Amino acid sequence: MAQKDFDAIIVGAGFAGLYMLHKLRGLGLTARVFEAGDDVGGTWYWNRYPGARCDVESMEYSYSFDEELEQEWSWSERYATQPEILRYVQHVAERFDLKRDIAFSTRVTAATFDEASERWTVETDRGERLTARYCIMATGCLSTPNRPDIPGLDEFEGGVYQTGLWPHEGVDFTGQRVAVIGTGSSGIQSIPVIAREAAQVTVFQRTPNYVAPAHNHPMSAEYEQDFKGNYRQRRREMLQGYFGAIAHGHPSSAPSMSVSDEQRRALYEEGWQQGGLGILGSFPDLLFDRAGNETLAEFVRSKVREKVADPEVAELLCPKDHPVGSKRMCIDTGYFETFNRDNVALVDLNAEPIERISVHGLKTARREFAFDSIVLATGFDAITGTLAKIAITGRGGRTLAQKWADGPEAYLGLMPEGFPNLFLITGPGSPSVLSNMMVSIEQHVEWIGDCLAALGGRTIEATPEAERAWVEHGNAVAAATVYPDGKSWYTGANIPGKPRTFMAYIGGVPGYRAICQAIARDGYPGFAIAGRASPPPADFVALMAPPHEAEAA
Ligand code: NA7
Repeated sequence: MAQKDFDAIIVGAGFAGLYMLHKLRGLGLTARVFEAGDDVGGTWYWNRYPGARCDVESMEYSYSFDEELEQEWSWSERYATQPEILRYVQHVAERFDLKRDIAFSTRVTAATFDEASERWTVETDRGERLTARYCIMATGCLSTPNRPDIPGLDEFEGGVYQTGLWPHEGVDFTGQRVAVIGTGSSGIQSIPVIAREAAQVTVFQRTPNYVAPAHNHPMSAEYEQDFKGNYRQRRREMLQGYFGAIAHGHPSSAPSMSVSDEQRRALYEEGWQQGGLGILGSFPDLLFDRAGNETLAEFVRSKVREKVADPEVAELLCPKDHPVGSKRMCIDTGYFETFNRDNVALVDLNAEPIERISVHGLKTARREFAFDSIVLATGFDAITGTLAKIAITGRGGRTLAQKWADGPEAYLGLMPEGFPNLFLITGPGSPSVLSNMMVSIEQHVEWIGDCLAALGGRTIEATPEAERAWVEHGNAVAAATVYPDGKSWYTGANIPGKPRTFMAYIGGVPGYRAICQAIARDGYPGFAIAGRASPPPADFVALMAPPHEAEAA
């Protein structure tokens, strides 16, 4: 009979779930992984839309836990495509023989904590019921696509394609009239590719985004060799980066408004030529100082105006209603230039909202369009969306949905109070999407692994006091930044009815790591272990200094 009881159940077989499984095996613990897809890869399994690519450089968007893996894998471009990332994930799964502990095409529907046995019972859509001491959610931050509630969408007789649920066999748009709704990263990456294939593309834009050029290129052998020859040092540099990535170029250490306009523009120009998201780090205060932020915003707008031939279209493509960075900045390959093509048109949904989708097209407040296909590049119910689809019940019969009715809360973004032995990898209140996800995933997996080793089977839970203190700290950090100004998926603003809270931790990767390390080192203050609670640290900020600085202080 198949085994029914495990040390841990892991939900999700993306980068987080795979490494968690590997880590638990190394600790001698038994684990079962459930995965809704029919193969590994998580976000990179589902997002197969044309042009899908990572916006973190490929040498930095990979596991660091195994040196042989680091050396044997070669990335072919500066920014990896989705198919290449998927090949990498599959390589990892096979290399470490992970698939034998994964149940594919199986969705977890419920997880219930039994207070008497202190174990989780996990149920699936295949009718399975398994139990485990620990339940680890590796469910991803961008894993529940947002299908907008547009009247008539189900009546459309052409093809409807969601970027986050793209058909595995691909879509041939040759000769078609295509609507693309949404201009976030998925729209910005896919529109240029679709426009080269389709007869006509009409882009429906609600909010323009700040976009920097990717300047993608084939991986140079020299760069790869240098990186591989110095991997440990490079990984350390990544961990020192606020966002878990290496700061390339020459970022200034001076405040943005303390230098002359010419100096500032020269630095932005350098970041622009270098390509990628690094331009956001040109000055240390760009995400904190609104005046400084506006100088970068205007620089980006000036580039849009240079690239787009029609001044009216250029103006519509210039973001003006939010600070740069407050919604995730995008990187592109030929996005703005695509609007200079004869077969591409832009519709501003603020001037003419979509009224309905009809059998053959789409009607705005001003016009009717006929289409063969509609692409929904409308994003995700981010960070909490996938957890919300699972009926998770903790102490006293309280569900996670009830607990999070006004917004998600979890101590360190790792454990919600009232849900013993439930861990969230890159959960709300951790750096997650505000960092290189690979770095944050590895950090959480390693922290959880160390914690389980220390527990030796005992039960752990966050205390209400610790969770409150962490949420207050996270809110205070966020309030000092420009992030809350953007109506973004970071805040839940993209999903009608979702509570508005800033869901990620913006204290930076190095500071967050230092806090987590200190908490593990000091015997898990703020947690109750086997019923014995200890108070949370008096001051999280004091823990943020790297250990050597804290010792010297
Ligand atoms: P995003 O960044 O959430 O973008 C979704 C886009 O879809 C955005 O432009 C939205 O406009 C638009 N949208 C959403 N709902 C609607 C409706 N109902 N009508 C019109 N337009 C709509 O998702 P992506 O998939 O592009 O990127 C997600 C992350 O993946 C990205 O940040 C990278 O980290 C990788 P809005 O801005 O809400 O006005």
